Amino acid sequence: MYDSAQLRSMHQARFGVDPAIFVAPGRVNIIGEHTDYAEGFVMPAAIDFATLAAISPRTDGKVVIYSQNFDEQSEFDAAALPAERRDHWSDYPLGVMAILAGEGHKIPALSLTLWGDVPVASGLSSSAAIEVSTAIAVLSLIGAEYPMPVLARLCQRSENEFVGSSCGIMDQFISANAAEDHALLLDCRDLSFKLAPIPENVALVIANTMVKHAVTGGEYTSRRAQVEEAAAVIARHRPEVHFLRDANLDDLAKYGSEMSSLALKRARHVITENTRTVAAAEALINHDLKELGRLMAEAHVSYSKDFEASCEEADAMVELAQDLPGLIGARLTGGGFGGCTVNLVERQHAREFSAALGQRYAERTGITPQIHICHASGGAHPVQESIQAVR
Ligand code: GAF
Repeated sequence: MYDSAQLRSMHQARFGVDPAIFVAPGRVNIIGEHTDYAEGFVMPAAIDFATLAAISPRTDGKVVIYSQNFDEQSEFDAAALPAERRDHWSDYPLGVMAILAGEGHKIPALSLTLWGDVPVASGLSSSAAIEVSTAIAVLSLIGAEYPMPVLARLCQRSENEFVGSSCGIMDQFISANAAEDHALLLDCRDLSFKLAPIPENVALVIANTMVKHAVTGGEYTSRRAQVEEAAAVIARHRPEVHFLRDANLDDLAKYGSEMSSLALKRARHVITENTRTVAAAEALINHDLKELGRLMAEAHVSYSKDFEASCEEADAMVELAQDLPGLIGARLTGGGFGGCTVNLVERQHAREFSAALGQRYAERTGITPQIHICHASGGAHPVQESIQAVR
């Protein structure tokens, strides 16, 4: 678990100045996968893994970024920050600074220490946590502010335009806007959202398969291209359809033969997933946990069979959870091809459930998983502020 007091001492020891500290969480997506860039619906919750950003001003014209995770320091001239990614961890904070600079903010000389405990490459949004914590830290230093939904969009742009990943808005949005003990149903078209309380007796059990099969984003990008191909085919007949959000199964029945067979399957996942996600939020709000679990199970099958974004290990993790005590619903969460499953579990059974699932998964695959019993945490916020804004 990260520790802001320890981060404060580390930053002070390295840079000799008392920092302001900000935190931004990772997330688990309960349902709504690969729907965000189709302007559809997602229902994530923030988790108690996060990135902390400690920031203080400098007087030597430099931007110095230290990553506690990599134990590495990168230095730049504040007046000439890199305009392009360098395939280095510092691309994430630098991308945010580049976007803020593009918005007309002068990035001042600063020291930034980043320290996070969101498991990397596990589908829990470690990069969004870095982006959002960096953004609120830098904005606080320059005395500027954006509404959280706008800040999330800026962080998404830093990933799209600087880091070069074609992600949607979900991860940055939930990191910036989450509410403790709630999931958030987000309409990715207009960024309106509804909070759905997670009952006190329900735990979020995150089971890490410890595998990641995607080749650096290639699978994600190809899925997105197939989703967009399907929307473009439908738009030839119904020009008002710009995204699969506006399409339905009837469109697939009518125009599916004009699409590649892969685009047709991907579209079926996205269209049905949008409906499931809205229904799942309603089920959660109405305390209909049985229905929520059923929708999660259906979502996993769709993600695995139609979207082909699962893998043997994730399918096993979901299957092995099915008859364990306390399970409400289980599915692969996040971008796919490995990473974690999300399990909603009756809290009183969460420990027993986690131990049994871990044991079964290890027996089946020979891999020791990491299983975390989480609660839905709040969104990004200052931990402690003690610096004056420099303009
Ligand atoms: C990744 C992306 F970053 C999100 O935008 C979303 O598309 C998700 O995969 C799939 O639902 O986390």
